[in-house]
Amino acid sequence: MQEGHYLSRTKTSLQETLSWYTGNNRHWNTPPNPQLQAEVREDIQSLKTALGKINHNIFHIAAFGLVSRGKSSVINALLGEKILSSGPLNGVTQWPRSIRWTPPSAKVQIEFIDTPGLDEIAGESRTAMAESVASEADLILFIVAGDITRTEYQALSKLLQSKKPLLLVFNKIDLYPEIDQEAIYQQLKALGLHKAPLVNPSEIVCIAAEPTPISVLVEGIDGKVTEEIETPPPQIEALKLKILQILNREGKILLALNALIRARDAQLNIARKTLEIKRDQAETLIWKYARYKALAVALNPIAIVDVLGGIIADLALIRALASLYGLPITSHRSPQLWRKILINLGSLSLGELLSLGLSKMMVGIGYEGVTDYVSSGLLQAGIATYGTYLIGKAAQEYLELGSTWSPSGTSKMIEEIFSAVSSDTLVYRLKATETKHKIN
Ligand SMILES: Nc1nc2c(ncn2[C@@H]2O[C@H](COP(=O)(O)OP(=O)(O)OP(=O)(O)O)[C@@H](O)[C@H]2O)c(=O)[nH]1
Ligand SMILES: [Mg+2]
Repeated sequence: MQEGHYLSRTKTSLQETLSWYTGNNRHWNTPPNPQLQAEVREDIQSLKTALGKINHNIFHIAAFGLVSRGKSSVINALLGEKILSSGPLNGVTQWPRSIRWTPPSAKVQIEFIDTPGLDEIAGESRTAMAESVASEADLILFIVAGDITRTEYQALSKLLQSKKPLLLVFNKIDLYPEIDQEAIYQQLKALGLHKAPLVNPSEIVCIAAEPTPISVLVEGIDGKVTEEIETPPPQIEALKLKILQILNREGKILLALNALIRARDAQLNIARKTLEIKRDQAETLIWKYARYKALAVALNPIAIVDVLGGIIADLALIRALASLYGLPITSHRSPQLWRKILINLGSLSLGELLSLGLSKMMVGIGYEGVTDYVSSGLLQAGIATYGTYLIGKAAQEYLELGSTWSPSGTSKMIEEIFSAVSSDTLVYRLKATETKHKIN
């Protein structure tokens, strides 16, 4: 897989997306609606951040875990310097903090984000902090030490929902020399009961970031034995290697993917808010076109012409809705919509056949002429109106989801990346979470 190629295409895709919403030739929100602009401010900012991350080529690694598991110590050990405060008291780290690191053999720069213990800060602000840091992260280190508790397990599964690749780091291995990847994997399996294990054994790393000083007996030249306190060096190589391996193998793809997922989520928010704010205008449009179509169908005595009139009204409705929302998709790019139109046409023709049958029946029992014509016309008009209403709804749904599915759109790029990755990568593990944004 050509990582650089995806990164540069992601950049283009994000630039195009951003300029759709903010560029000089603005396509969306014209004429400007201040309420809408205010509501999407955060989402537009999120798009800008996603693009900024790609431009700067910075890979974010966030350390999460409960208090005192050694989050700060792990980052210090990776940096090879004690930059962050660490200590035996719970809650040494109170706020997230970032530190830049340029690893010797990696192709990208790294920014570590240290966080307070997940059990340290209170409910709502904890969720907000965790979500905001996790959304920034390209890789999460979830740090445990000793037996994994139920709270830890829950925090871990919550973090995995943020669709970020994650390494489970077992710290303080000096205190638990008997533990290994397999034992931790079995613990997770037992905690998850019947559910699939949260991580693979290959995503578990055992380290000792700041081993406890130990007393050693030293024999002097005079033969006297004295007790000395010695601090063993950190055992961090396994984690360093794993991170560098991930960075070199799939760092750029992870960067691209995370930026795209972030941008796609922002775009879906913008689409949803646009639809919400313009709902009344859209309803008016739909009913206006439903009336046109009903008239065209009901008043037209020639079957094929009324069907054509119906198609034209539906197409005009889709165009009108697309331009009302101004989202980055136009009607000619949407095969799904065409399918809906065909189904709708099918029901219209069925309606015609039925009403024809009905009129024949009426002739049979003595009703003739005008009544017969009017009743079949009304039936057809009713079906046509309902059809337009359905098409209008389908178009709204499609325009909302479809805003990310243009040829270089964020969803299209995500799909492309997922279809190209090999099954032994961290990216591949995220693939399973990526089905619900598809358009049916
Ligand atoms: N034995 C042992 N102790 C460690 C190891 N790593 C960290 N510690 C100790 O664990 C304690 C907590 O370390 P911190 O790095 O402050 O942990 P933290 O998760 O950042 O803690 P908070 O910021 O309070 O949430 C400190 O006393 C460290 O010296 C290790 O590998 N072995
Ligand atoms: Mg800390």
